[in-house]
Amino acid sequence: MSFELPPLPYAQDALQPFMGAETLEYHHGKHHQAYVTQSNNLVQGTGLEGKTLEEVVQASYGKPELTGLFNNASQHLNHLHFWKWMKPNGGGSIPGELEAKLTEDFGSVDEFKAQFIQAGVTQFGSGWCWLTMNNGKLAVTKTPNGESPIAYGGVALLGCDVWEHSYYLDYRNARPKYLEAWVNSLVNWEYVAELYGQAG
Ligand code: MN3
Repeated sequence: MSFELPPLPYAQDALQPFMGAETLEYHHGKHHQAYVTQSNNLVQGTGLEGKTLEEVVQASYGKPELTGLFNNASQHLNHLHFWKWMKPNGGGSIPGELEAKLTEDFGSVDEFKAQFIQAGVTQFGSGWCWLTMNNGKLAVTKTPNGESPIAYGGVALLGCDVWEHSYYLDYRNARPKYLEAWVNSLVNWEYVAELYGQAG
């Protein structure tokens, strides 16, 4: 069994004006494709062939001899979710149970959004910012490069890619503007709520 790149769940121009067609053409068709290709190459001979993607990510995390495999497999996993964490006309109302939980754990939805955006803005260099679930409590965190909370057994409910390839064509260096638009106009809250339901 080899890793594969699924098609985007919407057209390349469906997220405009918040994320342009050229960004998605390169981000999905070139960057994500490269993570898939490299994962398939680098898993050979490791003994992890045939494992699920999550198993490969967790087994390669923190192992110096498997750094290349980890980086690519973790980014493949991150991007599988990333495309689903967005939708056309996203960022609207949040399903009730999840909205109540965000309010309970952060004080308000606006406070969650502010913390999430701040995490993305302050991630120095490439990486991701996250909404995670730890011991029944929601939290905001950030990770460098391809790392994700899933690598060490955590639960990621929402993650935003703050690598420059995700925003430079549309926002140039203005990462805060990208994050604000992402949170307010692109997030697919139904998918976040689905993952929240699975996290129990
Ligand atoms: Mn990316």
